[in-house]
Amino acid sequence: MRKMIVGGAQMGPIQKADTREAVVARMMALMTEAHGRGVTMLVYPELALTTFFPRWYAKDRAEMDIWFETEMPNGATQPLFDLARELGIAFTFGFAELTPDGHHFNTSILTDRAGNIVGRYRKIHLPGHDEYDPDRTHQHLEKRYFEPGDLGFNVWRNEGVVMGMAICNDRRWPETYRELGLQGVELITIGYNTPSVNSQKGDEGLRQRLFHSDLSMQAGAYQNSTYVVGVAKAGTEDGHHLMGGSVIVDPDGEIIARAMTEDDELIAAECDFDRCTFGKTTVFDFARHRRIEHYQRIGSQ
Ligand code: CDT
Repeated sequence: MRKMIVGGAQMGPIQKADTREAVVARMMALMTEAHGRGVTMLVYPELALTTFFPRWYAKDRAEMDIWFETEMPNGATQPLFDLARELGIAFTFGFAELTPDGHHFNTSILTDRAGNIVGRYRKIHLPGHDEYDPDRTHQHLEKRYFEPGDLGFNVWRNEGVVMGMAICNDRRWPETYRELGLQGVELITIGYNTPSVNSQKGDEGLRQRLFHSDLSMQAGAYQNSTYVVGVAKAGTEDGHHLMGGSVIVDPDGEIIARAMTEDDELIAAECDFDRCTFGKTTVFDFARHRRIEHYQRIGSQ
């Protein structure tokens, strides 16, 4: 049996005025709590260090570079890496990345239990739009501030488990899970910032927003026989509400832990990664049952 207690560190809102240092202190408190519950792999949200800045329009996009990190770890996040090493907790979190050659990505990193970065993912499915849109109830300018990720979907054998990362909107796309599933993934980590109101479909309620999030992650877990951990940044940021609903989903697609609040909240569940084998060797044995000769459209359009 390959068992590990996995945690989801849901975070409450981060206001524009909050410093990176204050946010990292909250992340460290969640990590300490996680250690007390036996967690050895901890998942934080997308853009965990800052407010969800793509809701704000800047004519000069360079003004938004204040929300980006040019190195990781850096001065603000080093204490989190140090604590993780001391407690023996592997972790993943999202942040806005500005590369030395001037590229902007919505990124997440994965560490081992010694605090070494072992994996990096750059968000591939960027939602929203790239110019100010007066017809929306709020802006969602990810296409303005980020480039589509250039690293593809990868997995890493980390602490004895095949792990892969995705970020927020990626969780709504079956291709995300299948790309990782085809590499034998056993744990998919997904941080998200999801506005509770659809900016183009005002009648979609919070209930349906949460349902679509669960639906996507439960289907992705079941159809690829993998654990999925989805972790929100939630609550009201400078007047804009983000939904909560962080979950841990098992390889049968069942939710085994769920957050109850829209604040900093730890969820945790024991995951037995040998449970991924059953689905991968029976109904979802890809090599035996997939019919790729009929899937050309998926790769070409
Ligand atoms: N952060 C992120 O990707 N949020 C999107 C909102 C979609 S509406 C433009 C999501 O899919 O949750």
